[in-house]
Amino acid sequence: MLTMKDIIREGHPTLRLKAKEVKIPLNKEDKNTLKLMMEFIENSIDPVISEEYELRAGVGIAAPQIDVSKQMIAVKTMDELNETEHTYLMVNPKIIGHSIKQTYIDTGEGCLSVDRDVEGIVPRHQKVTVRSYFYDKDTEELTKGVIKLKGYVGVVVQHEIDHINGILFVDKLVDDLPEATPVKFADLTFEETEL
Ligand code: K2U
Ligand code: NI
Repeated sequence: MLTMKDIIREGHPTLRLKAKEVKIPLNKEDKNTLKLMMEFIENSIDPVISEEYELRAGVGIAAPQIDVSKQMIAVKTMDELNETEHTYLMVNPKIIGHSIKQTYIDTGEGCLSVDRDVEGIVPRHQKVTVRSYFYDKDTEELTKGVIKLKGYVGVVVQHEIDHINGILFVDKLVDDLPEATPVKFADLTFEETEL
């Protein structure tokens, strides 16, 4: 399993490379890398495993972050309404279209490869159209397709595709985005109930 020691940090040259396209269908090694990436995300949000192995929570990870300069990303996140789960293993993903309108996460973004706290928000496309190869969780089934994403999962996928292009969120920080509408997260506080 991957742990934080496998994740390279800001300053490591691999994070600044444009990752190479991956030969399709994936060979055993690349399939195993994808599985390890998805397993890391699932472990990172598991209260027991993440505590035991001191994993930082993640909703996505890109192969360059484990020093594999290949165009592979894994994403597993709820949407901003906490209603729909999005799970993707993407290979050679490309943004082929996007809205003019922008969005951002009003608390800013983080990154498993950036240990420092930074101020600012990150401009993202409000909607993106992504062409990619997709694998199922067991990396048995390969499909090629185009998906349209918006909201929080759209931001996460843009963050990960930036990684395979050698871009970090700290490259894009701005203080304000007056024209943009921030991602609106569901209010997850639970009603106090009379016991
Ligand atoms: O690529 C990474 O470093 C994983 C990031 C992805 C991310 C996407 C969008 C906005 C912020 C970060 C990690 O998931 S950062 C930690 C995190 C965990 C849960 C929710 C938000 C951020
Ligand atoms: Ni990141």
